[in-house]
Amino acid sequence: MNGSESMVHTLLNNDVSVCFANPGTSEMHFVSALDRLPQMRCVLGLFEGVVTGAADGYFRMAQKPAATLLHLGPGLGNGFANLHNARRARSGIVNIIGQHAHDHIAHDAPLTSDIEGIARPVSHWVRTCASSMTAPDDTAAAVQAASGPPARVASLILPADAAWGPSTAGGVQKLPQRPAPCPADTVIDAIAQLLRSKDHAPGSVALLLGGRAMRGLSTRLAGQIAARTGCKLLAETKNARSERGSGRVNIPQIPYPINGALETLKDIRLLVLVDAIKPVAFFAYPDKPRFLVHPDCRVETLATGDEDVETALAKLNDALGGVPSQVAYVSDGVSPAWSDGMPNSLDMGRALAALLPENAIVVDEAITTGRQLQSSAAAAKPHDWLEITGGSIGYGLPCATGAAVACPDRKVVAIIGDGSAMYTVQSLWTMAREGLDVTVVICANRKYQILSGELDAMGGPPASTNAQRMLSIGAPALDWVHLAQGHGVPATRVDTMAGFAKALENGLRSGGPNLIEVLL
Ligand SMILES: Cc1ncc(C[n+]2csc(CCOP(=O)(O)OP(=O)(O)O)c2C)c(N)n1
Repeated sequence: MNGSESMVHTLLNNDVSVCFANPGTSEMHFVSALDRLPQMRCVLGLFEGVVTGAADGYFRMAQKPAATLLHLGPGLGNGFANLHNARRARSGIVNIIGQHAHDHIAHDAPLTSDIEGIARPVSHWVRTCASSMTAPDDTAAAVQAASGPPARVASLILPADAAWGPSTAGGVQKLPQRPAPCPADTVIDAIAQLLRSKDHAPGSVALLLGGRAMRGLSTRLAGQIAARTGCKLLAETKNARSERGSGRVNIPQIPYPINGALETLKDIRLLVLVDAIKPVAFFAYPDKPRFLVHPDCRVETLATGDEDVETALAKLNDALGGVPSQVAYVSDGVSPAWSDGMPNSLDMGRALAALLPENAIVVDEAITTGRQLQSSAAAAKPHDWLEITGGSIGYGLPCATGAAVACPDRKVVAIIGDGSAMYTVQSLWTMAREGLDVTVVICANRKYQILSGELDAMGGPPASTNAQRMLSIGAPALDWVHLAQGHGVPATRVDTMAGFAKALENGLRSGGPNLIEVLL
């Protein structure tokens, strides 16, 4: 058995059974090993941003890492932006990155680069295999680092001689899983005391939830705490995965635009973080604060992302006397009907709320069109909502691809700005090849609308030729119907709300990939 085979056995033994890949010559021994072990599902992405974004989407839904296979430094570099988003989503990924054989690196062949240097900013764990004999243990260490808790991006660099040289048979067997630690009881008691205190004005106390606190029992426990103490609930601006919909606790998010965020937080004087960080502005502006909370706001941490968030909330709820029969922020499932006319964010959200099937997965990279989608979606049937966590656009189509691979029995709806969709448009081909049940909605406003808004908000002179040329993508107009068809995905174009609702219904019914271009 060679190093590659031993590595693939190790991956499979440890429940890593999907490999999103874009290989090259240095990875051919690994490709050959994958070929001999068909239990590993190999999914080709035609650009590495698709590969890494799909691994992120896969982890968000499967809650276990996939592997990626990337071609040396340039392949990893192409996948960098979505590894950045994955790191911010705290997704576990095992990157296998090809490298020249040890004795070839010094010769400076064309694809030579500092792979560890490229990997480090987007990886919590980086290692280069010393030899084919260490390769299975290196792989096991990568899987352990990626699986967590807490989940991590692990990058294992595989020199070709470590891939082709002799190794141990059967790879490393299943590794034990460590539980996440719970915060100390003293921390929980101190926060319970603060939440019980009558010193705070009504409406001035909030729990801020993020990360894993947006899923499972956590949101319900937070709803019980809110009902018991009268505190507000807020969610971070962007969340890797939030469970939302009718009958669930739907937690309003801190808005993305800085003025809306400051307004939301202006009266809060005690903020308790639950797998969240102290809210910070997405960007610095000359005349705005860097942090979004009031300077007099006390910020306390109940549990970090490295801790057992759900148990921490359960203990806090017990200490406060919250009960399952009294839960705040539960959506009653009522949403106003959408009105016909030109498509717009508000009505698209309402139509989505009406048509989304139970247990659907929504991938949201709708940028400005997305701002009003979620408020209505709280009224939809229970579903998961996935967002861009690292601000690096081009995550949505790959993330939807990975989510659909992880959850073949669930409908995926990906709502993507046309500008964002162009970064990783090749995802459509993977969706078609794999027959993934994804309905892609392209919000075709034919501009970088969010950036036009930022330029206007600066208050300078109106955009002239150069700024317009950098912020408009309408000439030539992208033809999404033909782009999709060219990637093997059936598509339609709509310019009315009635057309959108009909196309969405048809797309969801189709059972395969389909695309709706919505002219805005
Ligand atoms: C990798 C990366 N490059 C550039 C940007 C800057 N950027 C943010 S939003 C955006 C345009 C988004 O356009 P679109 O998806 O059409 O949404 P719209 O703003 O029109 O709603 C750009 C270029 C970014 N966030 N990430």
